[in-house]
Order: sequence, then structure tokens, then C-alpha cells
Amino acid sequence: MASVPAATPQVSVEAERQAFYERADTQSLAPLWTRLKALVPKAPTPTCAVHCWHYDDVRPYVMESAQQISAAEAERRVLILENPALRGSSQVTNTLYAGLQLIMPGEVAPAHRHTQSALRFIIEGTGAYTAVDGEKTIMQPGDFVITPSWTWHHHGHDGAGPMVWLDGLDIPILAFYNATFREDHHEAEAPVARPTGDALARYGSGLLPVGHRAGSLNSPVFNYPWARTRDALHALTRAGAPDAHTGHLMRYVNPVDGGWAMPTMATMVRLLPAGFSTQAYRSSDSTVFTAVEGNGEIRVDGQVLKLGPRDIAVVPGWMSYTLHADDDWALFSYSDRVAQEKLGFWREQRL
Ligand code: 1HN
Repeated sequence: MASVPAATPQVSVEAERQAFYERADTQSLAPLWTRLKALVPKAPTPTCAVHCWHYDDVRPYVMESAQQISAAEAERRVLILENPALRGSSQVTNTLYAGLQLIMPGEVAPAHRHTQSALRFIIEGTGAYTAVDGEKTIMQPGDFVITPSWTWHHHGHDGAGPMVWLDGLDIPILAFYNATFREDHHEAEAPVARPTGDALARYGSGLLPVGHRAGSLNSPVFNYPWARTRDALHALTRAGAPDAHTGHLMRYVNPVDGGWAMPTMATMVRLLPAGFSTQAYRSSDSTVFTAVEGNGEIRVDGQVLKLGPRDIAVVPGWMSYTLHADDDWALFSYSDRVAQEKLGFWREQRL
């Protein structure tokens, strides 16, 4: 006799399951087993895209924004660097925000505070300052400046010419926890209580005030000047070979506890000597890079990103990449590595 086709029981099993899912759905229930592999993949599946913003291409738009709106009206006059795979989200990666902020001479970006942490990496211009938690710092290209969570901050510009910096914030992380708070200061400029340079002298000179205890998870140094960083990087090139996978890679440090400068965002800077190429490397933190000096390439996912001074690139987590320096190439980067490390799941692989 003809046997029953093998597919028949399967079809009815599947149909019964579908009917079950629909009934369960009425109770806001869903089966895990249809989703498990996607929920828990073997390795990260990139959800943001590799991308590069060449400063020469975007600078005209940044400058035009000054004709469109004042810093006072905008509050922060910023063009968001939005990952092409995450359009509409204001995200450069799944966990991070990036933007280019412009301030013109005489302008003030009014004081406010929020639970997100911010970093600034200075791209162009001189003479603008940021005031953070009662101290002003004058910013120069290549300086790395931090604005810790819930500290009052405003920006101003007493110099000449446009001033642009890269803003990096942990906005998507705070949004994920639904822990975003903000407050506007009643005055455009929050009080400045300490002289400029106080924090760097007190905490960033290889000294600490005796008896000092950490007051927050952030470094008390809030401007790491490029001149010092640059000297340190170049000294490294005279002392030994660069790491095969990362080049001469340094992290910005909290001098009080030796940890990262900020609690959510890892900030690093590296120098690759002219002609140096790294071996392939990947880590689970999606990373935003900007070149400070020199030229080179990031090769990732079949793409070649040429990165010269002021250009900005994003490399999704767990995509392996190599770096190739044309000339002595200094690169700043930020990622959510600190948060991943603290939570115990950060990974890297040297290929
Ligand atoms: C912010 O406060 C600044 O203080 C820059 O310069 C960018 C993006 C979103 C929310 C707050 C700043 C920001 C921001």
C-alpha cells in the first residue's frame, strides 16, 4: 500500500504550533524556541555600518549651520554624525552618539546638565572654552575634554574664527536604561569657581592632593591637552616597536584610580609610525575613530577608509580591521569598551 507522505505529520505539527502561538499571543506570550538563535547568536551580528565622514565634505555644512541658527537658539549647534544603517536614531553605533559642534566668536552655548556623559575631541579652531563643574578650559585641536554625568557645562568663544569639535555621548546607553534626566541652568553661564588650569595642576601633573578621595567615577582631569599627549606618543616611538595589532596604543587614564577617564566611554589614542601596518584585530566594542595628525587607512569588511586629519570613521564591533599608516599617524578613538568591561562581557581577538 502507498505509505503516508513524510511531510504530512510535519505540516499538521507546524499548523498546530502556529495555532498555539496565536492563542498564546492573546496573552502577550511568545515562544522562545522560534527566536532563540537570533536572540543569542554565536557572535555579534553588526547592526551599524562601517562609515567614514571626510571632514572636507562635511565642513561646508557645519559652517553653514552658523548661518541657519545661533548657538544660543540651538542650545547646541551640532550636526549629528548618524550611522547610515541607523538613520533617524541619532546614533553612530548602537550605544553611542557622535556629532560635530560649531561655536562662533562671541557665542555662548547655554549651561545645562544631563545624566549622559559627554566627551569633546577638538577638531578645528582655537580660543573657545568649555566650563565644566565650575572650571573653564580653553580648547586646542587634539585636546580631549570630558563632561561627566550631571555636571553643569556651557561653552563660549572669546577668540577668533570658527571652532569645531567632535562630541561623543553615551545617549543610547542612558536611553536603554531609560535613565535620561536634564536640567537647564537659570543663567546662560554657570558660575566659574576655580581658575583655569586648576584641575590639570592638581590631578594631572603626576601629583595628587594628599588625602584626595575619588568624588565620582570620572577622572578629575577634564582636559587632556594634545601637546602632552603628542609628546608621549612620539616618545613611545623612540623606545620600542609598536604593538603588532594596535600600534602604540594608550588610554586616557583617571589618575585617582588608574581606570578609564570616563565610566561608560573608553577613550584611547594611538600612533602608528609611517609605513606601519597592523595585523587584523577585532573587539566587541563598536568604535569611532578620528585622525589627529598624519594619514592612513582603516581596512574593514572589504572597504578601505582613508583617514586624514579631522576625518571620522566608525567600525562596528567584532568586525576585524587593519590599520595602515602612510606617515606618522595619530588616531583618537572612543567606544563603549569601559561599560562592556565593567559588565564582564568585553572581548577582543588578535588575528
Ligand atoms: C550636549 O549637552 C552637548 O554640551 C553636545 O555640548 C551634544 C547632544 C545631545 C544632548 C546633549 C554639549 C549633545 C548634548
